[in-house]
Amino acid sequence: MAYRNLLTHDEGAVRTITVNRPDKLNALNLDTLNELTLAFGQAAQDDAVRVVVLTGAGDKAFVAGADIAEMNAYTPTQALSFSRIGQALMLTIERLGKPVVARIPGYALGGGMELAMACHLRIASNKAKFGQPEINLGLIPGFGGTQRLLRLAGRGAALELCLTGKQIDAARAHALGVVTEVVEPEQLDTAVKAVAEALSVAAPRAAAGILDAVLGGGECAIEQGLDYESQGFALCFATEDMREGTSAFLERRKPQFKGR
Ligand code: CO8
Repeated sequence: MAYRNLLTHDEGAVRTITVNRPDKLNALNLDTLNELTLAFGQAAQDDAVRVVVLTGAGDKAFVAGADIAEMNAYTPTQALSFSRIGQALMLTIERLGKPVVARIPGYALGGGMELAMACHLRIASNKAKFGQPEINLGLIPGFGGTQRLLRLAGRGAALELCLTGKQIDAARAHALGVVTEVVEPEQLDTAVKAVAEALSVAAPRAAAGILDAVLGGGECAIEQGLDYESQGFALCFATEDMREGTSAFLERRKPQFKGR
């Protein structure tokens, strides 16, 4: 499918989705949010896709936020709808049931940092900058940033970043647990490829179970979270991949997971 603001590319079981508005530092307008929702919906349904990499075009930005020019004219009703569409997209990504890796070459600000935080792993260039600068625009984060930053980095960091609106570098983002890996800019593609390829040969049902247990379990009492884990664990025993993984260990060979 052809998109106006996105590029998609498949390599093996890895689908890369690129926000392609480099002249606007890949800012998220409504059209782009809707296209991302479609693109992630398709990736979820396509069994051949086991991993999604999300990035922004060019080397200057992942995504520099929601489109300020478009938001400038919004009424409160339009803002509510924009925020809800954005939040639903972030939940779609977070609950995709397949690993999503954010490749972050540069700015991840406002809605861009929120988009990155909805992904499961975040690999950043050491040139990347992060921040929730909405307060400088007389706004608050509207795509789940207050909630995901709180959960990823704790109340202190969430309040610090949202209240000051300041930019932090990739090293600080890493120290806060917002970024999983920081590399030299020229190593970014290699690092993302290594992680995506490793995930693409992992057992998909096991990956889905881990995502369910960690993401679902993080939102409830430990008893319920442990139940998510038990259910996910038991489900793996219904897969050929679990027999293959355990047999391969016993036979001292590499497993070949088929997604069944
Ligand atoms: N929206 C629209 N256009 C943008 C955005 C943006 N967020 N960011 C950059 N651009 C555009 C610029 O306007 C410029 O366009 P043009 O060339 O046509 O004038 C082009 O991208 C290049 O940008 P700059 O010239 O500003 O590049 P610099 O290198 O000088 O600066 C910065 C880079 C520091 C990243 C700067 O562009 C900047 O500060 N951008 C805005 C960052 C920001 O505040 N982001 C948060 C936006 S608010 C938000 O994301 C809220 C999310 C939830 C919304 C829910 C609401 C209901």
